[in-house]
Amino acid sequence: MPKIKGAELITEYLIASDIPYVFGICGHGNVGMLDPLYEARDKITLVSPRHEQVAVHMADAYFRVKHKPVATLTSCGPGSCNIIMPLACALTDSSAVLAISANVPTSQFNRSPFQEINRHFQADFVNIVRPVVKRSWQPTRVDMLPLALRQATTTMLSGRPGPVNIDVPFNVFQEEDDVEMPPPAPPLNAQRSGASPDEIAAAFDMIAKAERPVIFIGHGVTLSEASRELTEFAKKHAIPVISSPNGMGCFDMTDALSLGFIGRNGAYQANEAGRRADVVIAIGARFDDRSASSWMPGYSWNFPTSKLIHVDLDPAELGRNYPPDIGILADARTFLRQLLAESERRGGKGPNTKAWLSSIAGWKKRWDDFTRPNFGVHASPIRPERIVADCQAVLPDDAILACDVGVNHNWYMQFWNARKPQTMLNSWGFSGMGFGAAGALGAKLAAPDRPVVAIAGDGCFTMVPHVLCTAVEYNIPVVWVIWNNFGWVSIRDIQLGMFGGREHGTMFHQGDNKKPYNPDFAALARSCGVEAITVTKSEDFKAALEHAVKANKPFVLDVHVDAEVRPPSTGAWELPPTPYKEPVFGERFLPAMTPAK
Ligand SMILES: Cc1ncc(C[n+]2csc(CCOP(=O)(O)OP(=O)(O)O)c2C)c(N)n1
Ligand SMILES: [Mg+2]
Repeated sequence: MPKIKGAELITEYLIASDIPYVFGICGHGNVGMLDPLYEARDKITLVSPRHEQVAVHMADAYFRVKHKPVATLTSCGPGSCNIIMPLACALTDSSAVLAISANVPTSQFNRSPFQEINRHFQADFVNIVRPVVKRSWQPTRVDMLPLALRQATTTMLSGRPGPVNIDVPFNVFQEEDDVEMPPPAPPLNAQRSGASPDEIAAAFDMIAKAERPVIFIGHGVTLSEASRELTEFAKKHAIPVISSPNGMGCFDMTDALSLGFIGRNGAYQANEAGRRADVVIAIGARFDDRSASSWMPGYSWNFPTSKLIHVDLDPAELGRNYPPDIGILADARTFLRQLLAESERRGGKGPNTKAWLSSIAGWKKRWDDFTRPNFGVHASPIRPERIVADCQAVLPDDAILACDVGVNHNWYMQFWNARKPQTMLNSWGFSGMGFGAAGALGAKLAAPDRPVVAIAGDGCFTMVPHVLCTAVEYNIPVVWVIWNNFGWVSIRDIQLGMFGGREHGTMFHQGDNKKPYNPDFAALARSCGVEAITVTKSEDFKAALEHAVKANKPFVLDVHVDAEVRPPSTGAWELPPTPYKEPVFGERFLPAMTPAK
């Protein structure tokens, strides 16, 4: 191969890997990379948002929608330090991002040049980024790039996907060498591990004998693209399905067998079923505190009284929180196909869940009777349920929701019915504020023909308001629903519940008389060139959303929501050592809160 510059090699490798975008922000450290990207601009598009955090959230969301990665590009020092939080979001939710960062020239290592971190080691970004990526590489010569590129892209997509970092010193972009172009990495799910025949037989035996089985799915099912197999198995044996946030949509949540989410902000029937189940089949799900009522027995789950079949391709997840009765290290889709084959082999005989489903139908009815009346209520400020219901009514099944963090998200966790995989994006593991508002841009680039709606609290949105500039500059028609309750209300509610009812630093105020304050979001949007509507009455929201989606341009809806209506608690959440109290700030749902024996 003729001599090639390091930055050209990276560019060509990205193109050969079918990576259509680089989301990145310039700096003196990476100008050498921008130049070949200019040359290749008809094959790979540079999108330059106004904050590095946004670039990585965009890449993360792009991957979640498309299951294909894109790259980010940041400069040395501060620009790259800005990507730590969104990389943590990607890592904790198993989302692949190729984060290319720049560093100072190798000849200046250890001399404390501009923007070098070197207190403990030269050009030390790799140690800054280390806890939030699957792995980091720092090739210090052009001839080290091919291996680093191949290993990094392979690592991010193999096994449990996640972000990786290649940290490139300034001179390595510029220098030339006659290196071979490495082959592109295998795509996501290129290798699928399965269970052993004995494990499948044992799992099926346990399921077939169950009287009260439930399936609990997580992001592993989404990533494995196992929706069809999951649906077939659940329906064939009439086993109800509980969905954790990033598994939502793999099983149609409007189906009678869908119980919704579990935990404090889950649905009543899911907690009732979870804690009473005799066999739980957890697939690609990890029993985090929020989906397990902080592991307090008898609220959401009841292990070891319930038997657990736990399937995951990451051994670290098997037994992390609950030791499984049968732990299976396997890809979700392969496991489900194996179970289906086993079921076939045994003549389709599975568990008899008739009585179980009738109990579940009773819990479902109770939940619906309790919650549904509020869905029809018109009010100003608007009741939260109304917004969820109207989004559900307006948006098509393949629309993508990019959710941000906060009490607004809790409402969607509890009441949103995702109908298709990869349509409900949540920053679940790390809950990084800005994920939804920024990620929506990446989601839209991944699915340009489908509506993409960000649901972002006023707090989250004001962390990344410059997403509006990026939407205009690159004409990315995202709709932002700003859930405006004039505060960090999720945290305010914890404060009120746990600390004697005093609010401090959790609402947005102006002046001594504590007048609620927020910018005029519609005016802010218009100043950026984005159309906007302020919605203060629930009667107006539906039409406004319809209009915004139809407009097919960047659009902000500033929606004033009642901060005093709280989601009902149906499970629990504990923050030790604060003594756990039965929910006091939710609209308490009676009388099922006592743990099942
Ligand atoms: C970057 C970041 N900072 C702080 C937090 C802690 N936090 C979680 S939710 C929340 C408030 C969110 O406020 P808003 O977006 O207005 O949503 P609301 O709860 O009011 O619906 C905060 C500060 C976080 N998760 N991420
Ligand atoms: Mg808020």
